[in-house]
Amino acid sequence: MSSIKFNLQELKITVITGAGISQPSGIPTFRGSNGLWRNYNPQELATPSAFDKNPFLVWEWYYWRINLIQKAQPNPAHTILAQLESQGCNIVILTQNVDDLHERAGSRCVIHLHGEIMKTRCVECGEKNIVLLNIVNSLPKCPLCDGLLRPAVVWFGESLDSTTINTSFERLANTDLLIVAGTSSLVYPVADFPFHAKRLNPNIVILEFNMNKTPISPLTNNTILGPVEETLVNYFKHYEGF
Ligand code: BJW
Ligand code: ZN
Repeated sequence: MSSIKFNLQELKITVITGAGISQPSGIPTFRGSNGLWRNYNPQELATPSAFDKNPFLVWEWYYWRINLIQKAQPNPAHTILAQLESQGCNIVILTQNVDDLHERAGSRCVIHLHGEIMKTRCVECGEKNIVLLNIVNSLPKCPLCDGLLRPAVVWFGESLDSTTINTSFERLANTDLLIVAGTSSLVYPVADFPFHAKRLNPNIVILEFNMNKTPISPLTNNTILGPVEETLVNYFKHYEGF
């Protein structure tokens, strides 16, 4: 466990989260052995070309995941981050996850870098404010133009929302403690965020929580190996109020 001790209430804390933080809630990760759905690699499904070729197959995958997410509950890693916020810490979560488990744990300052699974966008007219009502095995259609709806998420080869990126970069430039939890740090541009934060502020403290070392491990002050639902809680339980 890291020996670095802070006065948490005085720090600006930013947390980058990935699929590993939702894995203990029963949501499969992307690159683990549990990431396969019907033997499809998620990297083959999370692309615009997969959706162009077979939108029904891609929607089936999303319906399956939506179903899992709706049944899932936040785990202690989500909860400890929400508790930090409720106890007055200045904390922002930059999540790559499309689930709502941070919000359901009680976190309010959450930025979804790769979109949100319950939101859709019309591929014809671009309408975004359509709530996915019928989570059934059919192609959802736009109520305005009858165009095909797609999940409002960021697939490989697509750009992240520029406002979201700018807000994230501003926050990273003003961060004292960066926590990177449960991400393989293989997918850009988010994989570059810790390097970017260090360039902007060489005094930043970076702590990583993961089962394994990742490409950002050499950059961190400490990589704490183990299940994040235990290690993150253990890390903060030494502080007053936890
Ligand atoms: C635990 C645990 C436990 C488990 N406790 N830990 C520069 C270089 C090379 C390539 C590129 C580049 N720039 C852009 C690219 C291309 C591409 C990319 O990065 N490719 C890489 C694979 C090489 N990036 C993009 O296309 C991005 N767009 C972009 O950059 O636009 C501009 C551009 C376009 C084209 C060319 C150049 C520039 C968009 C990326 C969008 C990613 N989208 C997805 C799907 C989102 C929708 C959905 O969910 O359906 O996002 S893919 C998937 O990966 C998902 C995730 O958010 C993301 C990251 O995965 P994550 O969260 O890290 O999960 P895993 O499974 O990888 O890792 C889990 C980790 O948890 C592991 O480390 C475990 O050990 C750990 N773990 N259980 C602790 N209990
Ligand atoms: Zn439409």
